Amino acid sequence: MPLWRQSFSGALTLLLSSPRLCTRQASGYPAPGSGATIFALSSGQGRCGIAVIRTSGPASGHALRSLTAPRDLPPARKACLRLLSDPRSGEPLDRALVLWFPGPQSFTGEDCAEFHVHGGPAVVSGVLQALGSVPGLRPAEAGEFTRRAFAHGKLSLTEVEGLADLIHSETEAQRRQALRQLDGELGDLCRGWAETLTKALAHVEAYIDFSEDDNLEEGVLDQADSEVRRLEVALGVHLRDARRGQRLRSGAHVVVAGPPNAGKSSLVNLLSRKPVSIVSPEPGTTRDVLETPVDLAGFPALLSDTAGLREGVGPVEQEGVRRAQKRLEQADLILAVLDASDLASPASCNFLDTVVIPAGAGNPNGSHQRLLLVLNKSDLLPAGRSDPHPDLPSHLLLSCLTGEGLDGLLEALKKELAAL
Ligand SMILES: Nc1nc2c(ncn2[C@@H]2O[C@H](COP(=O)(O)OP(=O)(O)O)[C@@H](O)[C@H]2O)c(=O)[nH]1
Ligand SMILES: [Mg+2]
Repeated sequence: MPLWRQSFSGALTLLLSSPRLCTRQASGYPAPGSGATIFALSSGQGRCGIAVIRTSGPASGHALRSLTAPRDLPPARKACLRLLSDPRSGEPLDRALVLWFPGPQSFTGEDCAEFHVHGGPAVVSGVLQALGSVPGLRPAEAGEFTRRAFAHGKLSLTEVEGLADLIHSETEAQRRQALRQLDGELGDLCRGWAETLTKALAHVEAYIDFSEDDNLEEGVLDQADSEVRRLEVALGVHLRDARRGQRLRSGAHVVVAGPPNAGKSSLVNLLSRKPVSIVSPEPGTTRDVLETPVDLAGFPALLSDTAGLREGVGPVEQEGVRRAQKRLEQADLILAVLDASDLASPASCNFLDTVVIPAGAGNPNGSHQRLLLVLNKSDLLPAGRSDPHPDLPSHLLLSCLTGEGLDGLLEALKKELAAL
């Protein structure tokens, strides 16, 4: 093999084996606070059946032996029932399940111990104080267990983010996305990108170093160029799509809009199952944008109630209308509410012409705004007629008063939010 090829393949191997983004390799940094053994209550605060207290670090085995009787370590990764007592006074604290995870086969990669104690506040604080009295142990800082798992290459950065999202997930959709990320979906994607870039870099460097020898394969530079351009397009697509992940994390913006008195505030209260907004027969009651986080058919959403859109009102209500319009522009989904018994009024017609119909046609800059048209107060319509307004854009009939049509609306919301 010619010398240049040897050094080129050597450089390539070196580059490709260097630590890469989002890998599970050890991060290369010393574990923060390594040497210290940390402990913390890992389950939630407050009275509960079982609470889990964890330790991580070299003194975990010693801590386990100090608190338990008999004082030998249980078999690795097997739950054992032990009497826990305070190592200073010998006072019994609880009868608990304990687990021993010798590193590196543990969550953090270090020696870890778990105490599954009864969840009374006195038991938990007794065990935490007893652990604090063991030499070499200190309370963990927020996120320190996960930071150690990252430092020891047990979790990649994207998996750490997925874990945080999973712990904070409040809806089914958030849980699913967090689990996918924790399973390494995003990490795999980043790894692929990093490999493409590293290969292109190696090819360009080889071209710079060896092109004059004329021994380099034809088209190396062109190939690197086209691969990086393809990657640029893929990154652009991903970044545009990342708004979807953001929506799942913080919730889609669902804005309830319509003319005054259509039942917007009643709908917000119905969907959030709490009295967020004041409902009143007096038009112009809601004057500012009121936001409430809700779980809409399994999807997180930020639901905004807005002032009724109408003209010729006083300065305060006018400001409310201006804010409502601004919020409409930012909406991921508009819930357009009209009073089914008052469709011919100027306010209803104006709302249909200025908000509902333009959204259906797609707005001028090409970004389509999703909209669900809801005809509220269906209870006021003459009974027996299936759809009294077949000429209107596609819509749903609802009565916030009786709850009729709510299931259909939730089903439609689910489809819209899933498609965002
Ligand atoms: N009959 C009937 N009245 C309703 C319904 N929804 C709301 N209302 C009444 O309509 C009035 C205006 O409701 P509100 O939610 O404040 O409307 P907003 O101005 O659009 O926020 C109130 O008196 C409500 O009780 C409904 O489904 N049926
Ligand atoms: Mg209102």
